[in-house]
Amino acid sequence: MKTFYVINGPNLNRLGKREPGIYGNDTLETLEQRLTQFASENDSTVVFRQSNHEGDIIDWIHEAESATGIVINPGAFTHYSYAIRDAIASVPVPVVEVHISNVHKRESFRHTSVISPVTEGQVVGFGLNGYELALRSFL
Ligand code: CA2
Repeated sequence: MKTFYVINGPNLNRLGKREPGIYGNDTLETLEQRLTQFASENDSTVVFRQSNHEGDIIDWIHEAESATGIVINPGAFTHYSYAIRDAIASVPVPVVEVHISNVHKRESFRHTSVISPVTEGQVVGFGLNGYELALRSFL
């Protein structure tokens, strides 16, 4: 049985409530249900987490050190959190970074990820499907 952590950062608890033009209509709860179903069909389990606090995200990355993989959308922390980058570098677990929106079509501050150099890859701009694509990359 494989275990995947899916970690979402700040403001992603607002999914489905605001800005549907950028982030779609589905909620974080719907995403968790979809990924739980997908994992169960693929001999896997998903540990699903969301926080608006950097330290929680760092603690969950450490907690995931024995997992098969981590899928992370660090939200705006993507663009400046060296602490999250260091946490990823501190665990021997492959990490895939996901962004719901196409960050490269948006403001220039979103074009930089300080996380990417310590990940296996990025999935960007495919909405919530990006999380399943990231899990498929591990499978
Ligand atoms: O596209 C993504 O997934 C982002 O990681 C989302 C972050 C943003 O800061 C990144 O640049 C790109 C923001 C998440 C905010 O999510 C909301 C969802 C619904 C309503 C309002 C915010």
